[in-house]
Amino acid sequence: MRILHTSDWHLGRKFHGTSLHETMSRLLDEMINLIDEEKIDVLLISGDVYDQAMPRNESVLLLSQTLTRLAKRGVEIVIISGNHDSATRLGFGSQLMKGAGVHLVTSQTEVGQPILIEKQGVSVAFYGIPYLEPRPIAERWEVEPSHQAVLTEAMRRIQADFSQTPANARIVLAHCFAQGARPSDSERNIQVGGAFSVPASLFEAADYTALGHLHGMQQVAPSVRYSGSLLAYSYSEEKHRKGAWILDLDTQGKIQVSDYRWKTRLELKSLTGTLAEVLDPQLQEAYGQAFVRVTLTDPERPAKAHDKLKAAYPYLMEFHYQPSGRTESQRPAYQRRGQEEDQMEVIASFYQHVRDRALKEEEKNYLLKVLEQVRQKRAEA
Ligand SMILES: [Mn+2]
Repeated sequence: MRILHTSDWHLGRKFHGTSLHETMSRLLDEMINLIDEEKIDVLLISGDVYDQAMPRNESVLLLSQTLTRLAKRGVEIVIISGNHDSATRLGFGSQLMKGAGVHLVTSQTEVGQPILIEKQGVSVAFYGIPYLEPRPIAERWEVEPSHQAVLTEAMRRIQADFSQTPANARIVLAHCFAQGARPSDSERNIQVGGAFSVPASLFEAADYTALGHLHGMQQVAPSVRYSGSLLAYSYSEEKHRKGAWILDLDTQGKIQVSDYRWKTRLELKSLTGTLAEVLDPQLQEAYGQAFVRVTLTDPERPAKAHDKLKAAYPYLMEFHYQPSGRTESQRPAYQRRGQEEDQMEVIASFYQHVRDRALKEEEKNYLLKVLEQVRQKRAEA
């Protein structure tokens, strides 16, 4: 049996206001080709199918078309809801869709119920854990209102089913922060959200755990992996090579894992230098179609810098000016490196977690001013 582990599709996500719908459509075409070529039997989506609880029409249509194309091929699909999804909306018609091989797990009542799929003489029991907000579920399950307590109880319910459901292998799908992830830029959230993370060892009873939530593709423990998001959704993911895991299961239930990297990608590029340096023809040639973030370092702000950059880089997403040669204290507060910036990171990650979106530039600038005022008050006191 061959399984493709994906997550964090985030259909409907925009990048600095620019729609990613076309790129996403092309990527899903690539996915369907891959499924054909690699003879994938089962597709896993470990949460955050949509970017918003109220998805755009075009996103709903794209998911509907993609699932239909796959179901027609006889591909089975197991999906859990993530923190971005509305469980109720994503779960619409789930009982009907089961008959077509589309298995949606969006409710706590389904935790511990196996989805048994048999292909090519191999049987696998899939157990989905939808993203569960600790507070509402804790009372129902009579556990502490923490992610760790809730996921521990979910795994207890799943393991209780193991003896009832004979299978060659057992695969868990979950959407959470797992500790032990390889450190990189996007994992700073884990430190901020210590209370939000769970030990990867929680999943060790499963033969494989297909995680979603973190956007970097990575292995957390021998049998616990993140597939990461389909596309890069922020500049902290600029260096990610996005992909998916392909699992090969033999009749003993032994799992071999290999990776596939998407050819369809969003090219992000950060350019730093003087205006003349950034407008270098070779750079323009290389990144003219990339989503570009420019930080200019000219000692004096060049005239019409933004217009000139926009002409060279039509997908100019961010523009910053950080003149070189000035001492820190001569810079405006919001450009000063140091305490404020670190605190902003903490605030930004927290905001991302609770609101599921990044701070807008004006919100960030406002908060930086507040932090600066607090710092000054403290210095005066
Ligand atoms: Mn998520």
